[in-house]
Amino acid sequence: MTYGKNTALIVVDVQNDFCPGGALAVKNGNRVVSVINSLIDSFEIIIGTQDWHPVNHGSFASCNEGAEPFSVRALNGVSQVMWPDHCIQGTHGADFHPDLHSDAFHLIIRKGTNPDIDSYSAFTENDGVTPTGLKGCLNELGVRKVYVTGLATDFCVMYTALDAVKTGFETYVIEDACKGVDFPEGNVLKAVSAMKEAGIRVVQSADVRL
Ligand code: VGL
Ligand code: ZN
Repeated sequence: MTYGKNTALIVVDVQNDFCPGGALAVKNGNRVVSVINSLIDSFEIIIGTQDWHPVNHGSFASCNEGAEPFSVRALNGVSQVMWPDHCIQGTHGADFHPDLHSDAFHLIIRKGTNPDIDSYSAFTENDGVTPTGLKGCLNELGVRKVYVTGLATDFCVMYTALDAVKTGFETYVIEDACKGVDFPEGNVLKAVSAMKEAGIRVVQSADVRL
């Protein structure tokens, strides 16, 4: 059984650099892999995303003179956390986690490719206006409902889900199929509240799996 063609599973940034041992490791980030794999058979449309930065990306502390990792600066007028170098195009860190069933993805959206702006959301860059193409693709496929999973709960998952609900999709976040950076501490809890407040339904994988 599947949810059919009006429902998509979105798997956000399950990449080596966001897993233990990676450049921007999310605590227990690897644990989402088996949960996401167990959901794949319930969906006919599965979209993967990949954080996909050039080496000179403006979100990297290393590209901003004197910036400490995890400090906050402005990048072309948009507030930006200065991240350690991560998910550089074509590197092992940017690859999907090796155990993730990424061959099941029908489409992969690569984001964060413009060095001048970050893109947490899989729909829109952090300027709030530049589209990645995901909305057009989902609309053309006839998708109305999305289930969001992956890394990190308080950054790319949250911004993707917030854009999805704002765009008019019925939006679910599968909580145990996500893990967060939790920077600053408490940020995951804050993200979950913000998502609920926006009308996103926060659910558990056991309740979603068919
Ligand atoms: C992410 C920080 C920087 C994410 C991406 O995938 O949540 N977080 N780049
Ligand atoms: Zn990034």
